[in-house]
Amino acid sequence: MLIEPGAILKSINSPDDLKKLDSAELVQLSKELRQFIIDNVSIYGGHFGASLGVVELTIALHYVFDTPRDLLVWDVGHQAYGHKILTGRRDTFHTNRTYKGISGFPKRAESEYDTFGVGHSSTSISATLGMSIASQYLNDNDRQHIAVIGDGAMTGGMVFEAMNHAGVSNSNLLIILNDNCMSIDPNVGALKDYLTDITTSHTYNKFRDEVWNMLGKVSRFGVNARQIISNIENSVKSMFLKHSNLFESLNLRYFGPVDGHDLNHLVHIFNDLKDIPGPKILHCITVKGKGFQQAEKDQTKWHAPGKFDKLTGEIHIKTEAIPQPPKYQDVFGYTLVELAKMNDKIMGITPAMPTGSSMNILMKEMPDRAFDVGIAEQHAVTFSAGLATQGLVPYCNIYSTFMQRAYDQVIHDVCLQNLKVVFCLDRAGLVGADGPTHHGAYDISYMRTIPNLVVSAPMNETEMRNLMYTAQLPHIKSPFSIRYPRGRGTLADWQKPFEEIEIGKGRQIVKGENIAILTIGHVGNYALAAIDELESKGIFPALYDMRFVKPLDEVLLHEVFSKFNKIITVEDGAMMGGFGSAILEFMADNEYSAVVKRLGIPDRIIEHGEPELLHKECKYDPSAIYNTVLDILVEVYS
Ligand SMILES: Cc1ncc(C[n+]2csc(CCOP(=O)(O)OP(=O)(O)O)c2C)c(N)n1
Repeated sequence: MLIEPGAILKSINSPDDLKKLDSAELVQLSKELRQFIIDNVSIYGGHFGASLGVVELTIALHYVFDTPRDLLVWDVGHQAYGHKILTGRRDTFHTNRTYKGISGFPKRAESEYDTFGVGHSSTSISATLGMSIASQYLNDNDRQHIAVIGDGAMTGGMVFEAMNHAGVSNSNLLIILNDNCMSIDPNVGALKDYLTDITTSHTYNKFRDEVWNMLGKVSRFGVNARQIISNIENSVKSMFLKHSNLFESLNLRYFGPVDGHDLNHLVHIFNDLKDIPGPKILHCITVKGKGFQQAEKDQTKWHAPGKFDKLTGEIHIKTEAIPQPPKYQDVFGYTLVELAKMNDKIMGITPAMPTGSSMNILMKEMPDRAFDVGIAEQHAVTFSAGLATQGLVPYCNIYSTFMQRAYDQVIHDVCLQNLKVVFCLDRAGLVGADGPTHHGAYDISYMRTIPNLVVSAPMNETEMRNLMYTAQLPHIKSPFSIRYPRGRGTLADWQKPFEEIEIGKGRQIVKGENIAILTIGHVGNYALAAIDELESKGIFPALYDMRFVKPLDEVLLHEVFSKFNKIITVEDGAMMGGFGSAILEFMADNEYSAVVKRLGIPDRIIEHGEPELLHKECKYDPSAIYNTVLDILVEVYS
């Protein structure tokens, strides 16, 4: 259903249309754009507070700069809804994040205005610097290159690598720091304190006024910008003695802080900044959720609230008739607290996902035992390694997709030294609406190649608890990873007493004949559903929940390959090098011969959409497992 935009927004089909508006119309447009985002997200869901917070910035950027010729890069991209709506995607915006609809993040294949594909944080400065240096090399010198980055994304290490490079590059780079003091949860760390300090510092407010007075002269009298800038730099240098500026120290010209909601002032500032060569940063202060009261008040909840009533602000929560199983995330959070009470060596670590991962439960109960380290996956892993060297037992919870960032740290800092770090890989498998940047598709493949590491996945909440329990037992000396999907498991009754699970021990769940299904993790439940159907047709496959990708249960596998010569493997991960591959390797190494059909994520990018549709597309949902069993049996017997 198309949502009716306001009159001015309706006339904007590209930034060219925007440029025809006067300053009063621009302000009216900001109201209409904000309302259009509220109307759409309330009905269709998606990210919310971040896009509301950059409405004025988005309009001012597209108004002043010549996009797409000037290159605009959004960091993370969850705040780019306004950008999408103003750049030709207003009438398809209601398909945002749905199967075959537009993506919830900027995506190069979707629009020429989406200059860089995003989803993971802290990439914008590196990418934009690359673009600006490319322009320099290609003699395309009147082009602007703009990175918009939040204060949360600014905590990622790559940002500092990029600024270190930018500061000696002399390239035409403008960084817009969108500072709203929030990540998904409140932002953390010394940088946050520094930015607050700068915002409230008298020295810098005075400096800001001086800068803008001078810039005003540039515009009014057409004075040579470089001369003005060198005057400004001299005044900055004199101020260094009193208060050093992090960005200036890295050779980035720092401007601000400015009010990121004062649209006409932003237009004025961007026009001035266009004339200033070299790498520079504009510090904008904004409010996440601006213009929607509840979102301004509870910014974490309204980061991505789901569907809601736009008049009352009531978030729609599905009420179920029967008690539902808990989310794996809550099982993680409550179990970790239980374990931490039993074992005083246990610590919790999350890189900026306390609420999403439920690490916030431990943070609340035992604040000195849990750390939110910012959007810093690499640091989270090596920091955990450091804790482990001193005999502590860190539970380092990282989403599967974000763990990709810390692969070398897992190998070099943890596994090579055989340090006991427990990796809890949340959001493993296809995540749905967030799409390919967020699918946890690769972790089985990338973790199972690393020596010393135990690689496991629970089929339900009880197994999850027992794996978490087992990992911390004193006789377990190695690093240990536990992957689990987003959402609910299958057991309402999950808080049973802990039981140790023998490392590398799988289990047979259904006895059967003719064909065996081997599964890893939650997808075992899909196989169970398929088997229910098959049994009603007189077909009886056996089912094995292997629980460990590494070490594999070789005893069990010898039994399987001795008994069955038709085998199906199921995983919610990339098939390349994954669980099915491990089974094929076992078969080859032990010289068995069998028909083995692997089900899992194929070797291509799986787009966004409802998880059930994606599972169907990848052919590992219950009906695909059902059909595969029939296909193999028919093929073999015909
Ligand atoms: C590498 C990585 N880790 C974690 C995330 C999850 N994540 C998405 S948005 C976000 C917060 C970003 O905060 P900020 O950049 O300040 O933007 P805001 O939402 O405040 O506008 C986080 C942690 C991510 N996208 N990428």
